[in-house]
Amino acid sequence: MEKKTFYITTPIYYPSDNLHIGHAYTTVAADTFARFMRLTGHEVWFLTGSDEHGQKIDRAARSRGQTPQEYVDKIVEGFKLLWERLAISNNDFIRTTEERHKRVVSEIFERLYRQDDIYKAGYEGWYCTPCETFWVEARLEDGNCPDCGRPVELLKEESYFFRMSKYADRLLKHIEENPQFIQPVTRRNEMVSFIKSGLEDLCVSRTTFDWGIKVPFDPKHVVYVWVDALTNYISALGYGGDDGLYQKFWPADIHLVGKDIVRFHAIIWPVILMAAGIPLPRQVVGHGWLLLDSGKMSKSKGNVVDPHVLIDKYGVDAIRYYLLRELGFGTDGLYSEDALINRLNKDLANDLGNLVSRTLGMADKYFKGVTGSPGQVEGPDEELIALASETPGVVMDLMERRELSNALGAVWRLVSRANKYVDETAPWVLAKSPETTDRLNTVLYNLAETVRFITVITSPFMPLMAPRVWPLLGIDRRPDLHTWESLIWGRFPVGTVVRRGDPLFPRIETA
Ligand code: ME8
Repeated sequence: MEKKTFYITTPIYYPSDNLHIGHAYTTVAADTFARFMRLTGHEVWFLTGSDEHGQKIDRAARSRGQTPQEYVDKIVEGFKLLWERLAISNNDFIRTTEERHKRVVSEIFERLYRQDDIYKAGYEGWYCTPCETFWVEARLEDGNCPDCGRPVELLKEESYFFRMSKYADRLLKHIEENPQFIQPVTRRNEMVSFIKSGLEDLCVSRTTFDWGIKVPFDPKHVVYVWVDALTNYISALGYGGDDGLYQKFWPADIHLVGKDIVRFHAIIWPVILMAAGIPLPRQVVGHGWLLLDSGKMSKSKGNVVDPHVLIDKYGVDAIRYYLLRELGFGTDGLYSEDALINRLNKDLANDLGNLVSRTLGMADKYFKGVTGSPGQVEGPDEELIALASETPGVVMDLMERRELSNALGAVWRLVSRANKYVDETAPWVLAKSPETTDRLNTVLYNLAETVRFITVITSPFMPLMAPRVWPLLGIDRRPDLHTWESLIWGRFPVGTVVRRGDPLFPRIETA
């Protein structure tokens, strides 16, 4: 049977500056979905990239005395390095300055113009360069950008316009008929009221600078950077060419984005696709923001958190765990290094780390690491086995609902149950008498099997941990026991030799 496909994207980030921990959150979350879908038997395409055109980049480069291309080349190298360090498993990285991308943007722009969905007219309106967004006067708040609150600039230029208004009713109908299309529901409601308040035609070209893709039939104009950027999701699949990726993976299953740019993905992008006769993505997921005490992270506020520094200090899995656990589905989360340390010490060092080291340590101490076959189910065994057996299903369900943090929560319920099981069964007491050797063996078998379940289920979230634990559990050469299908209680092989290792997550001491 052919595998089911799954296509997930991150926003393509602006290389106006280095990435911070907020960007890392989106990409780590997307990576977790991608890895989870691979683990559960899908053929996955996972795309990320960089959004390199537009006025914001042009100005950033010029203010440093560089050409925009020189400037972005260097920053994009940094993006790639960060993703490598965070164990991001993207299949492709698209840059909007690549030929393969420019071709598709020009083609679609021209098509929409030929069919009269794009027309030329005079423009007078307001532009927010940090957001690369046009506003009509009525939407401004105290004369500033209603999204970021920063000053806008008055633009007066001859421009091309896209007939968004023509598609508003069709889009509303699509949103109403497909409740999964925009998630979570709060984002969906915001979009519905935005559309109902009236869609203006969108200005889709600029003439006051030239760092962009030229309008093919009128090269004084460059294509508006958002139209350029959104098209990455199909240009990267070779839309219009014949390499088969587009046919295989479009429509996207998830466009994962921050709440700041849901509007572009859930309104402008679908309308472009409708006009071009291309199927719409299946889902746009808008997650919340990672906030600091001092508000939203931004370079201009000078309060950004550099992910490299955190990786150096705490390790990749720990950072991934913290990010994925801290931000609830669709809600904002507060970042602080103290909160991070507390979580790592509690969840990773105490709960998970102790479970693994106690399990391996006791097996080593009492049986020289050799696991015997489990005996009768008794006492708390049943509850542990039942919880372990149902956890994969619970996690699967939460992943389908895009609830990453709750999915980790479900695994940690099993971690806690297993730690309680150690206390209840007290293996160190069982070890005192030869009559309870069989029982001791059963308890340790159950713990080893639970640890195997936990490593498999968490592998999409913390991809470095499982390969560290499997050799200790003696199953590193058994890929058949690393799969989702292998999560059937009792597969842990009798006679396996387990051994103790270094602490998985050392406690972080604070002053
Ligand atoms: O908007 N918390 O790029 P961008 C959580 N180029 N997520 C955050 C965050 C925070 N504090 N800060 C940023 C653009 N993000 C366009 C996208 S897509 C066709 C074009 C994440 O570099 C979040 O995903 O400004 C947000 O949507 C994205 O970075 C914005 O990245």
